Amino acid sequence: MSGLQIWQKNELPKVESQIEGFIHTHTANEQLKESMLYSINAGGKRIRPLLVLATVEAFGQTATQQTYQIAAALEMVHTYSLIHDDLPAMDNDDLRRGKATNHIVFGDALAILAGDALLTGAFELVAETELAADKKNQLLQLLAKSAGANGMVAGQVYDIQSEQKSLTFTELAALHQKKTGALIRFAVVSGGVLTDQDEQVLSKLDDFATHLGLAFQIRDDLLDELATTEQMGKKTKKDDAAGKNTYPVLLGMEKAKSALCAELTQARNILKSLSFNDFNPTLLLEMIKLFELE
Ligand code: GRG
Repeated sequence: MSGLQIWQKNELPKVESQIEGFIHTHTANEQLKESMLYSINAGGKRIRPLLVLATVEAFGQTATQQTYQIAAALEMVHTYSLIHDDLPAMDNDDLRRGKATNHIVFGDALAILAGDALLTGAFELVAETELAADKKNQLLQLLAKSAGANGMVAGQVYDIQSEQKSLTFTELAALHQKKTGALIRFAVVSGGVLTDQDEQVLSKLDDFATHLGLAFQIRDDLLDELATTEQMGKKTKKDDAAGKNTYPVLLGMEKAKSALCAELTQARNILKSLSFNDFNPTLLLEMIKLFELE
């Protein structure tokens, strides 16, 4: 096992127990609880909570109960977004994380409500942390901004509105900066807030995470395209029919691969430019490798 894998194995259960503990103690209805836990425990990669923890460690600090709570709240928001994204009114997917989607198991109404409860619960969890009031406020605002009408929700709306339209590279990047990038930026910047970094450092962390977010999406598109090419017959007719805007469709495979490399190089360069005394981004650099195309 690599150092990153050992660290992940030790740290992730602490985030997961925050989420599960929260759901168990804050949910009044058994079926709702089951539906929330079903998606939380469906086997996500936990990239976002790991980025919170790796950023805190990069600044020479050890993760605390509050760090795990912020990381947990972020994963709850992410999980809500996936439950809602899979609904018939949105992407209409039957499978997520290799399992039947929440609405297939629990029905549309409960899936919508489980998503709602995860989203509102995330803010309750942040509000319940024992962080200083100003830091808590900053994180609540940042999470709301990242998830809401100027962040992930806006990105999802752009995505729906751009079906059947061809986007330019810049437009596609802007869409993904909101749809998938906003939560990735929250992950990294919240690590900076938790460790009391100044505005200049927070801004660099934000730039770093913007490149990482774009790399994440380009890689996701490339993997989809590669899987499709391997199993031609299995190409989701829905994606073709919907005229999905993806990096490989827009740029071609080779240029999309180069764009992925370029984003990761920029992310690494920003980390280098942050090099000062106690800053040791070993885990973040190892995480960047997860965004490469194997
Ligand atoms: C419903 C408001 C609302 C937003 C949904 C992020 C999103 C917005 C939808 C997901 C659509 C999608 C599959 C995008 C591709 C990139 C992506 C976010 C993949 C899922 O994230 P991972 O790979 O998932 O981190 P796991 O399952 O590992 O947690």
